[in-house]
Amino acid sequence: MALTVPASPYDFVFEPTRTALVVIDMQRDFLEPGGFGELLGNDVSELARVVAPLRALLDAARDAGLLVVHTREGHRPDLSDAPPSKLARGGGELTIGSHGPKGRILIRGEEGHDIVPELAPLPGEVVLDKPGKGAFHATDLELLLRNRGIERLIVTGVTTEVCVHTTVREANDRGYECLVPGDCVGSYFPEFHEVGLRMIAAQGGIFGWVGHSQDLLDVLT
Ligand code: C5J
Repeated sequence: MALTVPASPYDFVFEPTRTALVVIDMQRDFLEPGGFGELLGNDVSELARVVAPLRALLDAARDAGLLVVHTREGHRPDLSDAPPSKLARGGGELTIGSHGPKGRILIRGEEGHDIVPELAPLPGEVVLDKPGKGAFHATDLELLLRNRGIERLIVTGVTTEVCVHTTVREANDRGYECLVPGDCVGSYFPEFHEVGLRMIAAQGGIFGWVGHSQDLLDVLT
């Protein structure tokens, strides 16, 4: 049965069996005090506020039978899947692969690369390791979605203007309809978050819809 939620620029209609909840990069190194994000000087509390509403949405999506996809940004320990340009970016002492407080930064298997415990994937849920910002780049996400008949995505996680935006743009170009619940995505920069959301829904929904998790909870539970 199709469900309808209010959203910007207009209602978002979705069939739960043909919709996936995508949770982008809710990793310890981005969110937790003492992680890579904070070490770079970012205010991690801007991301922490996403956890509670996202947990409620995740629970509702699980109960309603939506496909749940968790992503993690990171690399192989030998960095062979990290473009030299990405490794060089920033120019600081701490970079991808350096030893940080939560293990090697953005390296698969390290503590900081893990998803925060509040949002830990359940056994059987898709966990997608991605080397880039977008969840479609160099992953089998499109194949997994196509095999399940997924047409719509509810995209959540961090950060609004980087990995969430890149993923929504990639999905939109591939023909997926995307809803972003604004309270379930976050940025270290409140102004980027706000403008990032406005950019998605501008011009009649140039690459998606923006809504609120409570409206999704109202129809899913
Ligand atoms: C960033 C992300 N910002 N998950 N990663 O580097 O948005």
